[in-house]
Amino acid sequence: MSEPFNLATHFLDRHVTEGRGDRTALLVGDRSISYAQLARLTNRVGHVLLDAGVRKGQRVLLALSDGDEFVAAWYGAQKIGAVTAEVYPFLQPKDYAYYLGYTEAAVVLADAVTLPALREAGARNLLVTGVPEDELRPGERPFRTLVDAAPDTLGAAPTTVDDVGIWKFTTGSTGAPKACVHPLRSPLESFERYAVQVLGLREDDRILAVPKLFFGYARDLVALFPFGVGAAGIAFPERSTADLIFELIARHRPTVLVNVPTMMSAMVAHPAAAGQDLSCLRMTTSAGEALPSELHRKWDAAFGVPVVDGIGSSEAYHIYLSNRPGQARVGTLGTEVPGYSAQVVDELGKPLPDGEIGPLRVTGPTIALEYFGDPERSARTFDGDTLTSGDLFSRDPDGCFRHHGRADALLKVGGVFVAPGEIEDCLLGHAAVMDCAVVGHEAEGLVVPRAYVVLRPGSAVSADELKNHAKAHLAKHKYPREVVFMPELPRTANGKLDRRALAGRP
Ligand code: 3SK
Repeated sequence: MSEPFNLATHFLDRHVTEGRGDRTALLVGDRSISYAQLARLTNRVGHVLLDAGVRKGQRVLLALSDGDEFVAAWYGAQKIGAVTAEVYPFLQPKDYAYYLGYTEAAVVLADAVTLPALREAGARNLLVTGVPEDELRPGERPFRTLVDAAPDTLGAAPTTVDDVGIWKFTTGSTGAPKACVHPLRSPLESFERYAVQVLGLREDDRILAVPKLFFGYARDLVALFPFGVGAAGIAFPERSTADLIFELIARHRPTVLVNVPTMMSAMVAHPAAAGQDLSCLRMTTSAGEALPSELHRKWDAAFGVPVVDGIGSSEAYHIYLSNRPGQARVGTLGTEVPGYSAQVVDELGKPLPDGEIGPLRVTGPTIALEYFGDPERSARTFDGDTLTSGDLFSRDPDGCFRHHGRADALLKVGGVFVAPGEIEDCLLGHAAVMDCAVVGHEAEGLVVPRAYVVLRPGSAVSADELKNHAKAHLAKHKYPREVVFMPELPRTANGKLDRRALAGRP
């Protein structure tokens, strides 16, 4: 029989019943929200969702900006046994239309930012916060008013670790986003193995994340994993910029920064970088995309805050390969998170020797059950507790893994495979380069590496100088034949480089 487990009871209510209700759970602006306050708000939200007709196993779609309402809505849905799915709050109507149809959500939570696009997308059964009541239309109910009027006690739904509880969206390299369907066991196991055993989160931690909470990497590290140890998360609704992150660090003095390479690059290149006091941070995680070695070194030189570089995915729930705090092997993703095993394999699934590049087979306790509504892709990717990743990896003899990008991002130049990451890493070694991406460009029927480069503020360098820099540091055939300067690189909602947008450029 499956073990009873309610995520809201385990991560939130437990602190109240065990006498830690006064501890801070969330910091939002100047407000500090205790576990007891958040648990009461969660109960109220649970009642509102039940009154809106949401039942166990049904999807609740969160189209909300970051803050305590996001967190309480997420836990409220969990408490009544619903399934949570979150979307980026700055989407276009056509994107919301897709998510509405795909999730068939019983209810959608919206705010002033997301409501206009959701209306255009034809959303029904909306609970809306932050919009005056007299402006709401039929099918839209005032979330805050209903929450304020609801009772603040609520019994938890009798869910188990095997009940489906979480949808995490993945975009993959082609096609529409799909949901990785997770049982409640996934967040619990990921907390115990990654947050506790790798990061060593503790009660006095305060965690600030660069990505927004709709991205599971950030949501779990701000509003789930810290709650597992009675620590606090920091939430803010604005888009992240280096200026804002520095300001939030100065104001809240977090101990852990949840980072992505693009922001690490912007922080390092910031004109006021040298004057920042980051001494409160005992580590910064890096995930979401590969951290170039050069950027890692620049970060170390600028800030000296230990980087814990790892890789995770929605398919594996969270991070499954990671460096350990204070023991980074620069250029690698470290080793398996406890409880996971990873093997580099060939196309037929046969293990490859150390040093050879191939897809990764990951076995662990948090692998998704399926991609919702896509049995073919599910069968290609999932096999029980094993997942075959679409990215390419190699393993060093010491057991550390290296990431070589997505299989479909590899370039064949003059008949030889070239990993864009190697050229990107080399260009980032040039003092003038802040960010770059290399994609294949077809010129006269041949594929050549083209580098898109963002320069550091105030720097100047010619395309030829960058080509010569690459020629001097890389094998001859790998230098970028073309260099295009851009003010910034296109990124997806969760901050990952949008290679498809670059590959489509003339
Ligand atoms: O990089 C990702 O896609 C990811 C997804 C879920 C959790 C953590 C990470 C890094």
